[in-house]
Amino acid sequence: MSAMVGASIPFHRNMPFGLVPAAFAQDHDVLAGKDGLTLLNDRPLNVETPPELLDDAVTPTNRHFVRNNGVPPENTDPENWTLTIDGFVDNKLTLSIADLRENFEVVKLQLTLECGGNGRGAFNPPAKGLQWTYGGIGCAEWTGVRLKDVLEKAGVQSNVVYTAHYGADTHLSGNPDRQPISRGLPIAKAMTDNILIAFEMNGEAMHPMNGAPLRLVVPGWPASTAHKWLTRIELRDQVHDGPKMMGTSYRVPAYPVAAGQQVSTEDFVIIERMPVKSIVTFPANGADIGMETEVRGHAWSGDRSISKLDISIDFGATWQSTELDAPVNDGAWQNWRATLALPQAGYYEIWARATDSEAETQPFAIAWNPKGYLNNTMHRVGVRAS
Ligand SMILES: Nc1nc2c(c(=O)[nH]1)N[C@H]1C(S)=C(S)[C@@H](COP(=O)(O)O)O[C@H]1N2
Ligand SMILES: [Mo]
Repeated sequence: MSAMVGASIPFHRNMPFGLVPAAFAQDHDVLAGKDGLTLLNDRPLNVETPPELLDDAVTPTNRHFVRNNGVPPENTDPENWTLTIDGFVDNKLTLSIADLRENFEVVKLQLTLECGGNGRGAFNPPAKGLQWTYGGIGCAEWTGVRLKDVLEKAGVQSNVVYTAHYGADTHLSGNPDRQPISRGLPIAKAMTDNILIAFEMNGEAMHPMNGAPLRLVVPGWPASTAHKWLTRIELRDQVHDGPKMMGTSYRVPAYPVAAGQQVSTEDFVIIERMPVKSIVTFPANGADIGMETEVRGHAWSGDRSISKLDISIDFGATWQSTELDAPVNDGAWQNWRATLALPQAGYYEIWARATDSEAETQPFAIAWNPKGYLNNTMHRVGVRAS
């Protein structure tokens, strides 16, 4: 940390773990416009959002997490950007951002993006990879055109089974022949209504680290499918095999495994929808609160809606329901709130448990998997009431 700011930090003992030093954030203009986020890695750059900073109904750009696998492109001039649609299509397309705006319906949607590894830090034995806690999640308002409309215009041939996504970021090794990541979607998923090729975030130019000037936004599935700095979508007659598609990347064993168990690579399956999950964004973990307080947060379940959100203050013995908003649109998280009256002064844990439209609910503890994906255990917030 000292090396990052170029001096020793006398009060380092008091410095919250992972806090991005303000001086570092300023010098690193790549993070300009991001505020209060936690640095998980600086090469590639990864920052997550502390739960209490996710309190807004719609995640502001300065609070939206960043997950890079390589080196972002430097030249992101929207005027000269093009997107190519090729592979098994009737007409190969090369479109500028102006072409996208003019030739397709422009829509605005609130869409939830969650990294497949969000929550990995809680696995024991530890899973290798970024030690995300709770904040690899956000729900911003994105403006763009529907992926489906663009693919239809290109003409999807009958043998297409999968998409492949390519972008302008480069591999950490500096080797121009290697891509940092290239994932894809089954064609049926790609043809759903709420996947966008987006060019604006929260009504403004997109943040450079969130994929400006053009990206895919795929709600409810691992956000690794939501390609940033998007330059090309290829339609394939077989499942995509790009970097981070194969082996154990964004895959889990096809059957339950014991903690620490070795699983052979051919037994892993590609993660599709993300599981039912919620977060408490107020009060903050560790807060001192009064005897009556509002509790609030968000809940989501990939491709489904949330039907109820319950909270407990007695370690799960009893539950009370909360007021739960309907999703603003398919793919948006749902906001919830409740007023909590505490029986006496002291330490409490607030637990939140979401239930989705298929009656799936969040577990207290989740089965281990080798790469630490899909942790949807209940969020617990400790508070002192007086
Ligand atoms: N081109 C490109 N797209 C990418 C990535 C990347 O490294 N390069 N990371 C993916 C992963 S793993 C995630 S979780 C999301 C994160 O989106 P965000 O940085 O806007 O929060 O972007 C995805 N799209
Ligand atoms: Mo991710």
